[in-house]
Amino acid sequence: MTTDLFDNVPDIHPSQEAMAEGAALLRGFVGPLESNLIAALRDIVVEAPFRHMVTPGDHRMSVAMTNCGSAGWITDRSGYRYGANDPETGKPWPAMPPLLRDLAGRAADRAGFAGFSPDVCLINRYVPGARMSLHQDRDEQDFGAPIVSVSLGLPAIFLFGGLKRSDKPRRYRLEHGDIAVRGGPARLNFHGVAPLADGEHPLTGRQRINLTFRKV
Ligand code: MD3
Ligand code: FE
Repeated sequence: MTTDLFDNVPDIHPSQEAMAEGAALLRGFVGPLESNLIAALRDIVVEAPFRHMVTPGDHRMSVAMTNCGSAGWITDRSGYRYGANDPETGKPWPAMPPLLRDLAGRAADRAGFAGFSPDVCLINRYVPGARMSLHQDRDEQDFGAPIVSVSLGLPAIFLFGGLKRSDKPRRYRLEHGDIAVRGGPARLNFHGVAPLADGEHPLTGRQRINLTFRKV
């Protein structure tokens, strides 16, 4: 016999948290792919090493970055943009490994954005003390596509604001293996990362790696 016990339970997986309409947190979604993912990243950073970019205001970012995919996000004194080549080497960014693209697609699908096929993966490296100040991601052409982000290594406090810079951010602890998907009405929310606390992670050492998959 069936009961109506579950009729009013929202259709959200136990490990899936709704952060806001259009934003979901998939705890531990990376699962057993973690080592393959880290191996793929090692190959990428041999070709396109992490570097500290400079903002248009001439600040050196505490987060070190690189990219893979058909383009990469860059900032320098002239502004923010996506470009096909790594400005440090003049070569195209390393290709996006299918493992990464497929993982991002499956996470988007789980969060309700079917058919997401990113062309860019921005790779951020935080060491203790590194942070990212509140900003919006608005250098992409297509705000209709979600952004999928994967956290690896040391945990971080993610600051999730609203559509105005002055909206007080809520804090979420993002841990190794967590994936956040933000699209729809949450696509342009202000967000940032608090200074990384010191620690040691068995797979990454004293660092946090964040991957953001984007359709640019
Ligand atoms: C935004 N990276 O690269 S991604 C960035 O952890 C960036 O390195 C951060 O912001 C990082 O541009 C944050 C995580 C994230 C998760 C959920 C969101 C960003 C979000 C929901 C709405 C808006
Ligand atoms: Fe961002």
